[in-house]
Amino acid sequence: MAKKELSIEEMSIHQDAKAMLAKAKNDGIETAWDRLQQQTPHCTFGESGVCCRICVMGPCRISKKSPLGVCGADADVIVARNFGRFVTGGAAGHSDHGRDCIEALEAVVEKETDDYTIADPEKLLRIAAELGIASEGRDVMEVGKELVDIFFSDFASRKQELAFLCRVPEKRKAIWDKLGITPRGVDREIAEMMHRTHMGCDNDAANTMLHSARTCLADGWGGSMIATEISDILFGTPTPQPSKVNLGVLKEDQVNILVHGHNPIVSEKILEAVNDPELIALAKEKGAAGINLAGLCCTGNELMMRKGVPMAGNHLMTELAIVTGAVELIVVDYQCIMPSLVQIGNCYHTKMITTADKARFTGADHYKFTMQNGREQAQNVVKLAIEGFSRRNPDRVDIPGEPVDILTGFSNEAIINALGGSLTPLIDAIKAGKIRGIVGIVGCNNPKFKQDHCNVTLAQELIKKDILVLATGCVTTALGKVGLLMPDGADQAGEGMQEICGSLGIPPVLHVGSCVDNARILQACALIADELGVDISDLPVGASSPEWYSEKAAAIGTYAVASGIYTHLGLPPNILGSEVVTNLAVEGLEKLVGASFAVEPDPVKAAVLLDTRIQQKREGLGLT
Ligand code: XCC
Ligand code: SF4
Repeated sequence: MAKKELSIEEMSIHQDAKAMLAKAKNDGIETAWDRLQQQTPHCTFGESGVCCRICVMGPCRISKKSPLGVCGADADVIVARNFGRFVTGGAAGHSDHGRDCIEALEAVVEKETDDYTIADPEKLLRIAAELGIASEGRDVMEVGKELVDIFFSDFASRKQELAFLCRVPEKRKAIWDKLGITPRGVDREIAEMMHRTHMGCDNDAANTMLHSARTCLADGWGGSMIATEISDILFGTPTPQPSKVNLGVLKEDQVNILVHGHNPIVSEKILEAVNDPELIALAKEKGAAGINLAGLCCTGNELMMRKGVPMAGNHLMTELAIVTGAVELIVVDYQCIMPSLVQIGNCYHTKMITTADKARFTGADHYKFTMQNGREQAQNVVKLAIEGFSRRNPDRVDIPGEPVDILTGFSNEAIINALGGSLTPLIDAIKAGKIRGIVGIVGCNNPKFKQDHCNVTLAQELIKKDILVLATGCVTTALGKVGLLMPDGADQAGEGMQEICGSLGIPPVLHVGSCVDNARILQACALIADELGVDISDLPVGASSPEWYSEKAAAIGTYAVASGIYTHLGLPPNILGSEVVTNLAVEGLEKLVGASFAVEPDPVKAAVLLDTRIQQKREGLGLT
């Protein structure tokens, strides 16, 4: 039976979304919500993870009547293999993005490009020192070459462990060693997962799950961490700065360009081009008042964190942004870009531009960006947007609402700086119970939930309980739109947090960045654990992805748990067809790695779960 049609009120909590959902209806545009309805009910075999398509003796699906696949694999093996491949997709996405960053840094230090430079040489030197590269009296570019080598070899097979494991507390590393899940090369773990899950290899569900953890650790402490650190080196380490969020950041009288995807290498160049006086003059010649750039999803986060570029919206806003009728061009790199954007763009005057050979969309124009042509291609793309302005139909334009102010840019460096040079004041606040704990809320939107209801409610509930929230990914936009990324958002927090936020002038929710920037949270946890002389799993911290949808989000959750961080998910991955795998995820992992998953769709109840966990950990540390 198909689900009953949702009212607009049930689809999103946001005014801008609701206005555009109504316009989409009027304009005859189909959105993710409509297509979800067409796909409902979902295939129960797929949903519970018991459908195996790994070989052509199958596909096999497990039921009471036929409990084994043709090869004899049972539900546990099939579910574990499917989960393993699922998170490996996510780890591969983050990590291949990380590899692109290494290649970008390589092009810069080898002086193979004039289009990119090093924005933060101090950070390059700091990381080099951390990784044991001597830098005294040496040219930054020369030091950078060695850094590039270390990062590349992190992707290969020859190493016993990743370079950034130097950041992991000793107790945590001992746990990984004992379980045999210390991440080695990023590509090695990914390839090994594909091997293990080939027919006739790893046929022990628990063993496959352990390798899932290892592969995801290679993402968190490898691919993602490298992506974050190199992006800071190339484009600047974020510092607190104001920005704005929601569809109101689009401008009726200007050429509007949206950047969407994840890797700042393209979007940073687009940002440069929209500030080019010649291009601005050209836009004015064509009757526009200027050129306006705004972000979507994580590439939006990257630009917002470093440059204060406004954010038009998160995952479920990407289609609705086009429905405004005011977007000339949407420039994408990769990940989380709905193919429907091309079709919706065709219903207006919006063109989609792809920039990466690994992420092309039928119907979009392809402008391949390289380290050598980035500046020129960005100019070409912006010119295309300017041309598009004359094709805009003003009668079909509706930009809903006023943008909301936010404060962004809380890298670990910025947080430590705001605290006066060390984490001690934060730790003291935790000890005193003014901040009872820290929770990272990360990830996506999923039309199975009322958009951002769970993301926002969970954050509100947590700060009320004096729990500091760190936000990344699409959650950022959600929390920004309701005012939680401003210092006066602390009015909604408990007394302790009100005091701390008031004295430091910070919001109760700190924007820590994009999804690869969850690596910043890992590093922060490690720093706090080291300062207290404990393991990460002893800290009063937690993680949550209330409205997640992607393989990447599952990979993040898995590396968080494997790093010792209790992690809440708003809905389960497709594993419920195996009791062994489900029990391992929500219980068994606790004994192995000192943390587990909790699944709870209700954000108020989820806040209680996280709070209870934090209280336990506080007591474990002798705090009240
Ligand atoms: Fe994608 Fe990073 Fe999720 Fe947003 S939060 S929907 S993964 S863009 Ni990563
Ligand atoms: Fe079926 Fe086994 Fe092949 Fe999977 S690997 S499709 S369970 S025969």
